[in-house]
Amino acid sequence: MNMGFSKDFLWGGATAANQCEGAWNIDGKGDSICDHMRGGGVNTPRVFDMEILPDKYYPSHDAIDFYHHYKEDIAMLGEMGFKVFRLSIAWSRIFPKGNEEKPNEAGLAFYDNVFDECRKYGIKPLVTLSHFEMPFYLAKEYNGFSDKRVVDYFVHYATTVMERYKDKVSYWLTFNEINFATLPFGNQNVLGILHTDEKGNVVRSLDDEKMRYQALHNVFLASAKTVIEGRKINPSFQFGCMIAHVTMYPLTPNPEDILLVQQKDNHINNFCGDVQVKGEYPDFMIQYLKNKDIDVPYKEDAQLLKDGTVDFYTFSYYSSNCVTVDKAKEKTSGNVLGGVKNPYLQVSDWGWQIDPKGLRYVLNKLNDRYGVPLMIVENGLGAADQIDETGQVLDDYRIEYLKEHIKVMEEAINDGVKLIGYTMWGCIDLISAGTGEMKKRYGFIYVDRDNEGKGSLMRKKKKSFYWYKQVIASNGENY
Ligand code: BGP
Repeated sequence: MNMGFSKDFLWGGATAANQCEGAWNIDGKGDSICDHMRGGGVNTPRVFDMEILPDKYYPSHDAIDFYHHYKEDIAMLGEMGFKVFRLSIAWSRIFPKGNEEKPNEAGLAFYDNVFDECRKYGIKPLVTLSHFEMPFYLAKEYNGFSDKRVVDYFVHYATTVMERYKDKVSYWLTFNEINFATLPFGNQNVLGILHTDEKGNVVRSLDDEKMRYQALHNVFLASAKTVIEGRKINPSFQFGCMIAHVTMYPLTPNPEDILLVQQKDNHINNFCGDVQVKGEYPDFMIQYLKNKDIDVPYKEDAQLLKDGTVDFYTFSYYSSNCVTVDKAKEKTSGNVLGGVKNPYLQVSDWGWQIDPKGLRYVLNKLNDRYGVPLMIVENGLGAADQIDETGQVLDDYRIEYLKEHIKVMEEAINDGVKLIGYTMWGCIDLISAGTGEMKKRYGFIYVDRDNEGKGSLMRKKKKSFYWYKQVIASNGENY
């Protein structure tokens, strides 16, 4: 029987404060780690500066100025029929340095307005509490979550906002793409760890694996405590984890490739979900830490992790890649985390391999592994959209990409997967997290702004806007 999307399926889109709000130092906001990152140039990773340099352009400082355009923007999301809008609260808007006792009222008031605006259109907010937005002060003075005091600061922030918005928000995600912390890549973004060279410059390739896993454990504690405290504030709150699902296939049927995929999948994808959904460290991770002589107090904190498990599992899904033990074939695929190119797949303009079928595979895997409701909270196509001579943005390639992914979501539901929602990433054009570019656009809504920060900030509905509107109106029947 074809079940299709349930009548209360959560259709919507996703953003993050640091990539769209702008107003980086307005109304008492402190600088966050993202405010210290500038565009590395076209298709290259962002550069991290300890000091904000006056002669350089930092994309997140003004971004698309959602801070002053939220009414207009949310009205357009409402027009598309959004049921849910995923956004993050900028921690440093509420606690500018991160360790204050009293929150910044102007910051709290801003999100009150945003949530009230959502309510006007019947849109439920899905709030990420930490989307790469640690107050810079905590990174600089405490080295982020490597210091356990930062757990308390985070929980204080989380309880402050959960208390304030307890009647306006029901869905919460604790940490965006927490599993990036299983790789050196996650040092700054997730953990707020700043490794510097002798000149005091942050070097993004530097790593201390022991410190990284100990800090990640602290992030697990912060997440569990937030869930426990949140349920006291409002027992009907629903909490989710958020994992960047890095889908991997063996490049060949060589059993060694199969084993390598299993190891990497466990380490990169399964570990964090297991802790946050099942409430315990998986055996493979306990053994890994033991082998590396990394001491993590998972036994002492076992009860806390169990008590603070989440209600649903959310993840980002953009692409897949291949894994092999054959070093000669190990060349970068351009995907978020490398890997080997899959000869069966097409790539985006940014080199990310497009793999809708892989989403069905992942949904089934996650359903089997966890059994809790699933939500895809990021998926989409980054492309260099342009306004044509008739004044339109005809993004048929995006519609094609999304169609294919929605089709497999339906197939997965018919496989028996409990999928409850879908928030397309970057529903309004925003700054790229990876490269700081504006040129890499994901939205249904175009924003007139370029890589140098020029442009009128005018909003324009793309062709995909009208297409998604009817997808939602038909509850996924016409895609
Ligand atoms: C994820 C982040 C998002 C987002 C997305 C797309 O890792 O959670 O913040 O930006 O990737 O990546 P990019 O912006 O680099 O294209």
